[in-house]
Amino acid sequence: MIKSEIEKAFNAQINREFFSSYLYLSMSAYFQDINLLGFAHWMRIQAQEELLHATKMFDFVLERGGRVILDKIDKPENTWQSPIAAFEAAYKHEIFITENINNLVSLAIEHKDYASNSFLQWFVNEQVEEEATADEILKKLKL
Ligand code: OFO
Repeated sequence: MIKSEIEKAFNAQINREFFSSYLYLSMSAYFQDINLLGFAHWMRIQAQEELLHATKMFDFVLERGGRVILDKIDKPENTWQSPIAAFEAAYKHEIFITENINNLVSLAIEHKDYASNSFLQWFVNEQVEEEATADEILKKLKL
């Protein structure tokens, strides 16, 4: 059985993952609008990946006997000053997500919830990749 404090933290992270999907879908629409179709496609794939992150956590909470409470999803930005600005925002967002995943891991360890800690390691590794990919594209754009 998952402890209520951890359940609450997972629910907050599920919301952030759905917001991530919403944000990248919004970026996809922006890139489509300025005819950068490759970036639009890339952002669309990111949006789908974020949905998978959200549902992976959703399933985990349920499997641990917890309750999933879905909250409203914030409105994402819908325009950026340039493709660089959009990727800067994406990179910054991934750093923010990493911080939140790390906080969840710390909470799990604090509560001796080793199942949550083990489950979250997948996200810890995923964030290394997500930050690196966004940063790589950003650096190429700046060239
Ligand atoms: Fe972009 O990794 Fe989930 O949020």
